[in-house]
Amino acid sequence: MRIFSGIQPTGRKHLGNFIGAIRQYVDGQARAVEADGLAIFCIVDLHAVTVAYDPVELRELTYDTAALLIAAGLDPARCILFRQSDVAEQTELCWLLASVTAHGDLNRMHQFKEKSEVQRELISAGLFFYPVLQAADVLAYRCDEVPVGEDQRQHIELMRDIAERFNARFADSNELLIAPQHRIPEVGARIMDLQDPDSKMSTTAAAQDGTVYVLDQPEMIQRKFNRAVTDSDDPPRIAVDPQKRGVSNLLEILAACEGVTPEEAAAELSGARGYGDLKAAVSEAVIEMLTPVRERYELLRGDEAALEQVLLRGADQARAIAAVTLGEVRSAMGVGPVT
Ligand code: AQP
Repeated sequence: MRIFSGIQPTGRKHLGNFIGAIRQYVDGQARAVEADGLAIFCIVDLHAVTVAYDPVELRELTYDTAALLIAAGLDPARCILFRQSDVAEQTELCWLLASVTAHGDLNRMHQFKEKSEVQRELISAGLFFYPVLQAADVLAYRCDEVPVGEDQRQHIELMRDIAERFNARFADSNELLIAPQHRIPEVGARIMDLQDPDSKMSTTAAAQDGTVYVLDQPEMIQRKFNRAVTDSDDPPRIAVDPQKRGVSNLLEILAACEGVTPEEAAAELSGARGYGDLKAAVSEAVIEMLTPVRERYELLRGDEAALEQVLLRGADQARAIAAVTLGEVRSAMGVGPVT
């Protein structure tokens, strides 16, 4: 069993990233070790350059993200953790896979539409091409499973199509590339913004109060939950209900922290006096979940040389796998000399 996922080096990872993705990585690492498989995680700095960014900050954020992933439980002795730009095989594979990617499919990607709308100066071709590089990232490792949040479902479906189209065109329909399955958590796959529960919690969100960061101090977390938007039902009703977006989101977060369903989380609060009790319960659960991660992060982040060592070692391990896939793809496509 082989697992792969990538995460952008925006150091300020939020609660949505943590619940939707990072916690699943740690779980995937444990399952892979148990099954004698392999778990591979990539900090995707080449994806981060598709929108406006600061080159000096990008390096800092890459170390921030590496430290955060290790603090959350990824263990470089039990998984491969590396930086995307260190493995050039992935970018070459991206170009080769472009030949079996339909322009029309890329045009349909929700993420491109959403992100291009907020670019002020330039909508880069890189942003449009993002899903092809993401497909190359994953397909280079012939993995079975990709842990992601709900917002990545469409990109995983596209990479499955790319793999199948490649196999049909160049590999006599044999599985030279493996079409992976997404692994989207049942609870917490789409955490919503606390100030605008109709939008997903996101790095680029306008309302800072609506986004809880993994590294926020406990007082800040408490403040953000206290200010979370609920509704004006009188008497207040703590229930999972599509009409009650704010309350449902708080229950979803509480449930994800406690490992129960949102309905069970609501039942636990049947004696609550109002939304204040719900907000207090969620903020306490989130603080309990994130505090050890923040404390470990603070210990790890200072030693950039050690983080760099981890990433370089991971890149060597990743390259050894990606080079084999790339070699077979080149050969199947008739690119380069006969090997
Ligand atoms: N709100 C969310 N709820 C659950 N999962 C989420 N993810 C993102 N937002 C939520 C998952 O986090 C993983 C890493 O995402 P990324 O760092 O590659 O960035 P992203 O997908 O572009 O999401 P961000 O961090 O919110 O950035 P912006 O603001 O740029 O959209 C992915 O598995 C994602 O599904």
